[in-house]
Amino acid sequence: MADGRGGSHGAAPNDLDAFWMPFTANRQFKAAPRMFVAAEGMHYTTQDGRQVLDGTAGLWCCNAGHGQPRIIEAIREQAGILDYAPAFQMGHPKAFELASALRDMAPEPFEHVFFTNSGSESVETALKIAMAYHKTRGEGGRTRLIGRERGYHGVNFGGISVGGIVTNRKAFGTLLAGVDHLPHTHIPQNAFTRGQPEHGAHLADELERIVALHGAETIAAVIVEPMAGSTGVLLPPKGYLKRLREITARHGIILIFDEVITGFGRLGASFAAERFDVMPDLITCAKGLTNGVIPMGAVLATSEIHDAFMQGPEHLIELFHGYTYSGNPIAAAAGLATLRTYREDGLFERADGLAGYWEEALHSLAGLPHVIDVRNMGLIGAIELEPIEGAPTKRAFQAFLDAYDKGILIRTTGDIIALSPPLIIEKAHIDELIGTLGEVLSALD
Ligand code: PXG
Repeated sequence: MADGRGGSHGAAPNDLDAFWMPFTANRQFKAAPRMFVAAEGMHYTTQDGRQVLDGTAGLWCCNAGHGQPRIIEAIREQAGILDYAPAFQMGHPKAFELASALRDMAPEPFEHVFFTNSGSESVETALKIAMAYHKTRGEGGRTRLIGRERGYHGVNFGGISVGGIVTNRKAFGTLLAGVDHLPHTHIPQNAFTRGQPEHGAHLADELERIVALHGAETIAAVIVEPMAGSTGVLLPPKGYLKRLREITARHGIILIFDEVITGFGRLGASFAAERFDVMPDLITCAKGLTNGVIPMGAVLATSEIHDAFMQGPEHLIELFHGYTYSGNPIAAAAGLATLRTYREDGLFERADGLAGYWEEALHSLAGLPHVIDVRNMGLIGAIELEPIEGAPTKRAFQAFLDAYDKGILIRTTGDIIALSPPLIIEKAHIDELIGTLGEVLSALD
């Protein structure tokens, strides 16, 4: 099949065996593959030539939609100028330019940027910076890390240790020592809330209990997603994040917001920190930084954190951490073009402007069979289904398969359907996405 861009990408691979697919039911997939071969704007093209409306921005990452010409051109151009430069003890202009652009986009206290290649690496980096920060200040006893139940912080050992999703933890041994967890905030009184839920700010006070148990002088950091994405769109109760900030500040504990999903406009602002007006000490991001096109992540740090490292003899490395591809030139070029696209096309404002229409559309699904909750904020939404007795996840996964057949891409986690379309979505797309999803839900067993 010709694709209009001079390729022949429609050819079906004749061997699916070698690729061990991530977070996928491999045997089921390979028995009935779902293959995308092209993408443009709001749509994917399947191998059998169908158009599928992207209700999830890929995996929460293609915020500017697919095939953005500015991003494609920037990658092409950079590949021809400087393909790779050493990341340690050498520099190249694009990494510095992107760090400045990211600083300018982020809320004010975030003045410094450490580059990684994924959300998982951003999390490991932030946890290590938090620990090392305390050590540089003579508080090396602060090594404990506090996460939260139902949190997702990627898949590396630090991230799954502070994370709170049992399936991601239980096969992997003892994980990091010295980790504790806050309770999650997903409480039944909040069902069918529009925006931030009313109930649950008091759950932040559990941090006081954890501090009393371990001693503040042993705790390095608290890491939370300001809105938990992977585990099914759990919005922070009103006042919750402010309280977490107050308690961490009072006890000298670093607060990390994991904004791998909430960064870059998803909630109608650059970052959730800005949206909720709560400033942590470190922000992790990835995904939307390059529109998902090239792997790249970053940790944003305040000057207070960064400057604590800038002491001692100047010829010495201040932080013994980094990746071969930190600030990779092609990724940096993609990041610059992506941030420019967000800015020039006003995509965060656009997301904010569409949020009301999105909310109405989502909540129109509230009365459908098996729907036990609908929640939303910005351009994000979740529909929670009652699980089939004895077969959790099956009902939502069936919805995913049926939706794909009907031409919309949704994402499921447990029995929750999560939606996070590209920020370029039009009202007509919202009507189509929610209308088709309504048909799918109405026909579910
Ligand atoms: N932190 C958060 C908050 C995330 O959502 C990561 C870290 C890890 O990022 P990487 O780039 O290492 O995958 C994530 C990733 C889903 C889904 O559908 C969510 C993620 C990744 C893939 C699928 O819920 N989140």
